[in-house]
Amino acid sequence: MKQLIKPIALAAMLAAAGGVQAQTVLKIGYATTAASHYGVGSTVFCEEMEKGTQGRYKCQQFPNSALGGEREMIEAVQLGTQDIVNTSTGPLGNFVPEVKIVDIPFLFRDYDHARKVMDGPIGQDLQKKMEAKGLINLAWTENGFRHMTNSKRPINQATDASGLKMRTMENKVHMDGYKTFGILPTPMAFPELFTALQQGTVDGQENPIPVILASKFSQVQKHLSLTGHVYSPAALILSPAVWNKLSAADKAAFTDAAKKGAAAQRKKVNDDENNGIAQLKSEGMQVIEKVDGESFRKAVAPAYAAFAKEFGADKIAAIQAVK
Ligand code: EAX
Repeated sequence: MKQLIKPIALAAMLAAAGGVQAQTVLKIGYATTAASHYGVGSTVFCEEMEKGTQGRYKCQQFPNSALGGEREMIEAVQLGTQDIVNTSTGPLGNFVPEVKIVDIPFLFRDYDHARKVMDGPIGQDLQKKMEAKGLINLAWTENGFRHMTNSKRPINQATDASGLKMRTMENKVHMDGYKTFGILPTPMAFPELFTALQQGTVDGQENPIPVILASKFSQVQKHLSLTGHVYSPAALILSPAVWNKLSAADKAAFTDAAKKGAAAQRKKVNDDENNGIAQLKSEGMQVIEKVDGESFRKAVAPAYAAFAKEFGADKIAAIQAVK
């Protein structure tokens, strides 16, 4: 907040002196680099938002977890000490339990299915649940389908993953799911991950291709398996402290900008999926492209009973039924 006051005060002085319009600078944070999918999506959002409000609002971007891990950033946005976060749903379920349903392994068939669900009535309903908890989700952005990397061995099937100590997000649905693969899940905030891989605190981790690329995990992980075991949605979340002060027109401008940011972020995910695997190979990773997905689906099937109990079998079926 302190850093916010200064530019506002300065802008107000300029406005008084020369008729220049006051400009509010909003702090936006995300986990990965400025060049990553989060950076691309955030930049388009910021540019469009500035344009749509005739320059009355602009962003100051904090890539590379400079404002903290995703859990900390979500908390700060809820409190109003940070304005915007572009974050995966990883830790979001700790704030809005209903959101955890989208973190169920093998729930989504592919990108088309996932994006359709998130942008449709089910995703909109989750946005309302978030709003009730003081988190204004302007648009579902995207992290991507997650794949496993590790330093020990190639993973062709679920039994190969068994016994590996793998960092997971701070997400109980993921952890419960991955335990069925025999993985020993170790929850950890993302900013600690590179060092943990480097020092061998964990054998592996799982993340979408754009994160593996941007975070240079090829430097510390030998094996990549295209398990695609879970879809990782993301959200562009604004603090209610900002939202509640916006005019109806500015609210529309923010929302429209967020939709454009989300589209750009998803396009970057597509591009990284298409080009990134070749790059990771050239950086020395051994890539298993044809994973026995059925072995993972079979392993996780029994956990669906617990997921149905927690979220409702009808709610899970409704997501699966989206064509
Ligand atoms: O959202 O924590 C994670 O593994 C996330 O996928 C990453 O920080 C990007």
